[in-house]
Amino acid sequence: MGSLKAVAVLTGKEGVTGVVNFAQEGTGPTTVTAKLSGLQPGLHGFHVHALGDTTNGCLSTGAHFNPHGKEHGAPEDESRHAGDLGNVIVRDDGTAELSVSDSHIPLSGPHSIIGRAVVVHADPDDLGKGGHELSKTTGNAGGRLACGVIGLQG
Ligand SMILES: [Cu+2]
Ligand SMILES: [Zn+2]
Repeated sequence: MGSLKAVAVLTGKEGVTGVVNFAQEGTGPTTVTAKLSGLQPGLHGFHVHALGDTTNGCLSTGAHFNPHGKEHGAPEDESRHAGDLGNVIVRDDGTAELSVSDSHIPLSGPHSIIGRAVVVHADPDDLGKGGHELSKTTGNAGGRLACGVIGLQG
């Protein structure tokens, strides 16, 4: 199996850009490192969506990647979509960096995220706890500001 690497180059509205790198050793957790810019300061929902289709911008990337039919949640929750990576925290200068390790987003096998998409949202992800009608499906994270398809990297 060895090690695999993948990358998503994010583009979107209002000058939001970013690069998200993924790395996985064998069947271990996937390390996610991201650098984003052009965002409003604060929290922004950050997910893997099911489809790598950007023909209609980020809208056509489908719902959160959810191969096990679970409810939306926080990354550390038992009940979560595989694609639920929580929030990125954007600084006053509009940039954000993320470095996390996650066991739900492999780069190979039946639940691989290769060919799917990373999406950054306009609003905070309430992690399923906001009490909004969308909390258990999207975290009520608002519009899709930027996205990019996850592809294998050499
Ligand atoms: Cu999303
Ligand atoms: Zn979700």
